[in-house]
Amino acid sequence: MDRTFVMVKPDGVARGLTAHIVSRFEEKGFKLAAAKLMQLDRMVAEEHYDHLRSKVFFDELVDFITSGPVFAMVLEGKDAVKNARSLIGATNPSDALPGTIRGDYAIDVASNIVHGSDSEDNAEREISLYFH
Ligand code: IDP
Ligand code: MG
Repeated sequence: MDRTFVMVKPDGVARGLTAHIVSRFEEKGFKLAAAKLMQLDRMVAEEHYDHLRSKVFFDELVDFITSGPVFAMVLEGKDAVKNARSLIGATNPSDALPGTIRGDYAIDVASNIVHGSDSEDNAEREISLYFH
């Protein structure tokens, strides 16, 4: 079965939307294969966002993702990476369509409520980073 890594970011957890977001994925047809509430340390956060190290917002991004607990998940389903990304919506909530999670619950790119792996290789890399 295909699988992907999804994480409710600190803004989603703080707003009490964790269970609601999990439900959105379950309603879509995903199976929850693993999950945990956790606090990221800077090393894990920097490794997770390694591809964005050169960006001006990198420090702000690491500050944000380590600012409070996140809810990390492994989701299983057909074309898991692609189906999860389409349910999550565009990176910038201003571009995310209503009906997507970011379109419905976020307004700012810096706190866009949920993360989803962008490729099968990254899904496996992120699953090993969070669940080992
Ligand atoms: P993705 O989360 O849709 O895959 P990425 O390009 O991988 O998008 O960026 C990772 C995260 O970095 C985004 O989800 C967003 O929270 C944050 N981010 C992207 N662009 C900006 C920006 O211009 N300012 C602040 N944060 C940003
Ligand atoms: Mg990404």
